[in-house]
Amino acid sequence: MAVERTLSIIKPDAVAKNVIGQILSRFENAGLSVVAAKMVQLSQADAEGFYAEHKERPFFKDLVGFMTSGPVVVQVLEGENAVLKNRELMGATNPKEADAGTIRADFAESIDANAVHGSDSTTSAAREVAYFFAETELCPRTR
Ligand code: RTP
Ligand code: MG
Repeated sequence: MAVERTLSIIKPDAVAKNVIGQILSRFENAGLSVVAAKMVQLSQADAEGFYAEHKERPFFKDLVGFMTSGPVVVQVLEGENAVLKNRELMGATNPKEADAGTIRADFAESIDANAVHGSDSTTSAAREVAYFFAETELCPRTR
């Protein structure tokens, strides 16, 4: 299995719930490491650019509105099979369909306020990591 990097966002609902630490612990306990992190208030342009692939979808306006409704925590996770591993930890987009024990099952409110984002492929991950971080901001793992 390859060591990969993936882009993870703790969304405004989860930040407001004060569960940043609990979510990061899930990643660490699954063998993923945080190699870059920051808390930011996304502008409308930031959110529109990040979710550009969904521009034509009916939920785009709500998605951008939600992602700019409060601060988010953005991190790069690194580890074996990081993209898929993160998606498994997150659970299904709609928390009603998310498996028990996943982040969305435990912390998400709705399909809009669904606690976390995770890159859906290594190609998306490369674009999304570069969207938020300069190469010099990615810190090599120390273990
Ligand atoms: P994300 O990109 O945030 O990690 O979520 P995802 O891959 O599981 O889902 P995606 O299809 O990429 O959709 C992005 C976000 O848009 C909202 N959404 N709403 N009302 C709807 O049918 C609908 N579909 C998607 C969700 O908040 C989803 O996380
Ligand atoms: Mg997605």
